[in-house]
Amino acid sequence: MLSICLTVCVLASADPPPAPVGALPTEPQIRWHEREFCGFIHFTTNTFTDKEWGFGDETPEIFDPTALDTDQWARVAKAAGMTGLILTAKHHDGFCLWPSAFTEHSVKASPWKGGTGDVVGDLAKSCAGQKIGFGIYLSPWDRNHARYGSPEYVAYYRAQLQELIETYGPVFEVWHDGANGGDGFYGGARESRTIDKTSYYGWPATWNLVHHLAPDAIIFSDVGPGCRWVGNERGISSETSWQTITVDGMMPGMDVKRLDTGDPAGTRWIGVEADVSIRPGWFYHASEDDKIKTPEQLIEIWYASVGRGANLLLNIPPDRRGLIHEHDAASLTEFRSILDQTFDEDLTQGAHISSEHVRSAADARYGPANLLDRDPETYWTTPDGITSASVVLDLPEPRTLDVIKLREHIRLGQRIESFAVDWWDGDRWVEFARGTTIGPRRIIRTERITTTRLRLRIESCRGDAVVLADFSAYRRP
Ligand code: FUL
Repeated sequence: MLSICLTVCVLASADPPPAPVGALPTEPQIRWHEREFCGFIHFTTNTFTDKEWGFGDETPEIFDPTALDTDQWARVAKAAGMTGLILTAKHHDGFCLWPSAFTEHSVKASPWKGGTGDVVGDLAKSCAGQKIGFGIYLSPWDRNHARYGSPEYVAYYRAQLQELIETYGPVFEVWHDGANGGDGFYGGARESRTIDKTSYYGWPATWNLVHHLAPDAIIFSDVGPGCRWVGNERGISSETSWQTITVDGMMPGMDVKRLDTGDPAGTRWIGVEADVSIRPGWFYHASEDDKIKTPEQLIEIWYASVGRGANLLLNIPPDRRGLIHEHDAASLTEFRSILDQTFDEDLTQGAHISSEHVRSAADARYGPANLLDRDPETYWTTPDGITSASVVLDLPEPRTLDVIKLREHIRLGQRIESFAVDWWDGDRWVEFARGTTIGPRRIIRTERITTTRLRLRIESCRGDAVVLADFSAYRRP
């Protein structure tokens, strides 16, 4: 009793934490940012027709992988450092990779496993086996469905979402792409059908349904509500990137601007997701077996996405056997090895850290030592009114480094606008890294320096006080 009273009294008398700034992430969004890097799986009849967009008239007879093994997909993903896989349960051609109760146009009608197979169910189990997340892509545009364009199709789409989530959940992400190219098979009509992107799908009701069925799942679309498209299919986010954005009146598939940069005054927190394929196409084509992104290209993409606070969604399309091709797996292995060698050892370990500006010297919750624990839940913060401040690290011995990683405590909002890092050359401070936004993460490659001292300067930020969660340093192989 006494100890509770003491704690309460001490906390009550201590300085309160800084006030949050702007739109804030939800708990599921905070966890989603921690995922950093996930895999995308594009697989359907296109794999067998060599197309990128099936017309919708493909016969399920052609879907016949000879050695499909979703455990292999999940193993490759896990070994590459992916924390989840998102599968095209249905792409624009309308073929369903699970035995949906709502259509015959599915694996049920294929020769694969005599029509008893279920790719969605298999992959959900394989992901659970590797302890990585499982997510679904369900294309809103359906070039097979006879009723596409009418309200019945929207009901069908929602029924399938419900079926997928209830049968194969938990899902960590639900992916709604924004494509609609007009023409299609549409049950034999073979015509062009355009829909009103602002109203046809009734997105708010669909998102409510997903939210109700899977409250922890993050909903992806061009405009969120959980996470947003980065605005290109090259996996590149913007140097200056705000997780906050205003998307009022915007719907998926509309030409939404500034998806990559966001807006510091944005009314909603909608995290950035950068998607890209390891191959030129999203689906497997044998002609691209020698056009796989090299480990070095993947590293560039990783720094331009994960390194700028976005989540990276890297597509690894299975081949006609139903396996991730050896060339793709080899590139991923080497890519992972470069990252592991880089981030193996935090070179700020054992440093003594100090700052002239600490919110309350007596309160460990606010001290600069929190920057060195690699825990985004703890942070260094300044008194209100101090929006530029620095910390100095004294290292136990000279250390050689060329990567700086910073993280904000995003629970209190994204606030840093400008920062720089200096090294001590024996006589003076020399700037060797500079950037604008940080958000969930900022990782920058620098020239290679050897020093016993580092100084981080936060030059400006939103809100009343500087708040920063982590500062670490590494060396590339
Ligand atoms: C787009 C689709 O049209 C592509 O085929 C691919 O699925 C990509 C990830 O999304 O909207």
